Amino acid sequence: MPDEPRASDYKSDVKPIWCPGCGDYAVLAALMRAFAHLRLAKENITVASGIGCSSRFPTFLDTYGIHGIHGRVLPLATGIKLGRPETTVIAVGGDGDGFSIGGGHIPHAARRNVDLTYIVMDNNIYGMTKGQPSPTSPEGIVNKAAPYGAQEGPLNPILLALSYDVSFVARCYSGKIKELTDVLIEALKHPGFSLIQVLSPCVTYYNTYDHYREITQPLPSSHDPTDRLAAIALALQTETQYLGIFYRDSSRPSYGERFDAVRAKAPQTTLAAIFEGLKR
Ligand SMILES: Cc1ncc(C[n+]2csc(CCOP(=O)(O)OP(=O)(O)O)c2C)c(N)n1
Ligand code: SF4
Ligand SMILES: [Mg+2]
Repeated sequence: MPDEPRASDYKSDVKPIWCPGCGDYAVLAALMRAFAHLRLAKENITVASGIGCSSRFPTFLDTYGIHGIHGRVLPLATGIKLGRPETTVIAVGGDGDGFSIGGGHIPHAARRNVDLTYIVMDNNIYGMTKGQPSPTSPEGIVNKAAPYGAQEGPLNPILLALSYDVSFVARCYSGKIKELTDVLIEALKHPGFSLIQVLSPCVTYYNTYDHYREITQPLPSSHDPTDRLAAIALALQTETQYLGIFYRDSSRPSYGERFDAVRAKAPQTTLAAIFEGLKR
């Protein structure tokens, strides 16, 4: 790696096949800029994903990567981090992957405080499977899969993450790439589980660029990100979608640190000895 890496150094030879204008391009560019800013060595980065348009992400990076199965990116990323603690692990995926089929994994990643960065590209739709309503689609959204309008209300990912006590919670917008890069840098530095909801419009099935331009604004400058209750109050204000770091607690030990402490205390028992004991 050069001493002063450029964002493009992290790009693979595979050209993204996202639709022109898809918000995910900006997320990819911002993450590569964050890697360069932090001078991360490519061989020490692993990007894991689930399934969806957004989950194609690892292919476009010249780092280690794994395109997993639908909804299982967090267990996959947790295993990678525990197996290779020196690696910077990033989990990526969509709102369907993360909040629908994979939603049950978020509380466990949160309570373990696994040291990984989870980027959810939230386009409020299932892009890859041609535009069915997702868990963050607005109630009443009409499309081919919901001709009479979706009958479920949307969940609130920031509120969900704050109530599970995720130790770093942020919302960004793909249309604000500088701010997105700055938040990703902070998330990558955070020594625990970080969840970043990136509003990342799907131009083909649900174009929300104008909507998000209107309703997003930075978190109030007076907001103290160590104040979880204040963060919850801001997350409840859904008519304005605040952008920035809602909450951050860097004081908790990560899952890996707790494992190291257990390893230091536990007797040096080999697997063979354990199996021998089971046979008796
Ligand atoms: C177990 C399983 N169920 C369903 C699917 C079909 N499927 C593929 S991607 C997807 C949803 C993708 O939506 P999202 O995660 O929001 O990603 P996007 O394409 O919007 O980026 C679904 C339901 C699958 N691949 N595997
Ligand atoms: S279908 Fe939507 S989410 Fe998928 S690549 Fe195209 S714009 Fe992006
Ligand atoms: Mg989606």
